[in-house]
Amino acid sequence: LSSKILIKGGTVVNAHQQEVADVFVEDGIIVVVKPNIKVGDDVYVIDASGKFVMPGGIDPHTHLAMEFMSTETIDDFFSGQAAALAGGTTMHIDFVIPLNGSLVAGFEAYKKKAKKSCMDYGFHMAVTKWDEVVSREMEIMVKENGINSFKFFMAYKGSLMINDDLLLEGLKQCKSLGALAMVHAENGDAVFEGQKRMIELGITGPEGHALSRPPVLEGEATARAIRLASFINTPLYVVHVMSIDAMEEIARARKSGQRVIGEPVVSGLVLDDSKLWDPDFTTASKYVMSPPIRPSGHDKALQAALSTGVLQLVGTDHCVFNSTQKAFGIDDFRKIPNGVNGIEERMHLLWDTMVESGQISVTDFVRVTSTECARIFNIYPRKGAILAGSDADIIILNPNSSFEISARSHHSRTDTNVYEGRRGKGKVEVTISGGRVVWENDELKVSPGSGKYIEMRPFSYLFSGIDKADASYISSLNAPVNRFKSST
Ligand code: DUC
Ligand code: ZN
Ligand code: ZN
Ligand code: ZN
Repeated sequence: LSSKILIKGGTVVNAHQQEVADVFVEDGIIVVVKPNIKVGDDVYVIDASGKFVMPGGIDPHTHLAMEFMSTETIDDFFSGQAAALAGGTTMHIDFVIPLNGSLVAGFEAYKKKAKKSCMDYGFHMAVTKWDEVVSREMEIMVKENGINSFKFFMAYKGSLMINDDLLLEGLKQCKSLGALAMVHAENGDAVFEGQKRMIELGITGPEGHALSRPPVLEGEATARAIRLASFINTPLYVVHVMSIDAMEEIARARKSGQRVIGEPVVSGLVLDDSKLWDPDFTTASKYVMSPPIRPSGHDKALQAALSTGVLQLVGTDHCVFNSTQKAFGIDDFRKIPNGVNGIEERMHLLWDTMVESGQISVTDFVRVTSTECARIFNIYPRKGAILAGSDADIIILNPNSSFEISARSHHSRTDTNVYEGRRGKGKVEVTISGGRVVWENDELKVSPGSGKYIEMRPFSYLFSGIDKADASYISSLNAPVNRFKSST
């Protein structure tokens, strides 16, 4: 196939603007965007009239080839990415899990897993314990390995969970390195207690998962993380915001001027928990993820928060286990591996739910699925834009065509799909990844090893130690809450 591509006559959409224009691509890069580009016949021409030409999606939250809950996710860096490309996502950011407590060893292991990549990817790094070595390894990750974000699990007691003392150390270290702190916000001690209560009551099925870790525990941890980030004076990114409780804490903090980013995931935006009560275990267990999918009402509230800018970008938490793996928890919901699919479905479901319904504009669709992620993780405009010089990660979406989701036709390796049977308007008809047409006419053309590791540089809005600005910030923390000040 030609390394030169011309996309003709479509509506080119960026987060800042849409216009009818052609897009010319050569050697993996967007060369020019303007109307009526003339080319020779060595160029592969795609007619996009009546369609939207947009930056490929960037999924900020995935778990491919992750060892978790005594098993391993069934989508690896090839199958998960192939699924992503078929659904219009051209980059994802995965979470490196430390190996035997070592961040460096974890990073090396993930680099190996990612060798078979067929699209571009980046990494966040989970921090699950604290000592001088971890602190130094965080620095190595930022300065030498292209990682600018660290995730702290406030849940998963006994494995990944960290306590407040570690969270404070982590926030401080993120701040001094210019990295973004991320949290999985659920109160892990209370979840542990909730699980014990369910088992004592004899509730061992998938519904026990939801009942054991209600929204109030997500709200508590979100509020706590936000306040600790405020105390340290560093920005915070809250992953998978699943409840009104968590969303309202983010809204409140943002309103008061705090730099908090909220990431809803597709499952939280478009599903409710009703299926967790399905008497068929295979059906119910596929909806088990953490934080849990919430009762109806939370989904609509999260959509509203996304459309009004309270929440900024959408991920998936794609973390897939097949029905055999899910069945590890047939007698005890605590053993059901946590996770749902979404990397292939995110773009379609968001288009149908948010754009078709009129809740967000087409430019906002690009913002929440791609551009905002690129900006937050410091890779814009190489990613997240259709501009001269940007990477040629491009999709063509036909608003008049429709999609249908089924485990029979999806590209993930898992045998179930939490969106089984969903149909909607808007279909990604073409995906271009790194200047190659990888999805066209419902056919995938991907090859392992073609994806690149995208290094993400640290931010410079931060400063280390206690300097003058920090000192004045710390004293300002007292002012608005000083209710007991003497009036004399
Ligand atoms: N939640 C999940 O459902 N899976 C992976 C990790 C997480 O936090
Ligand atoms: Zn999580
Ligand atoms: Zn996750
Ligand atoms: Zn619809």
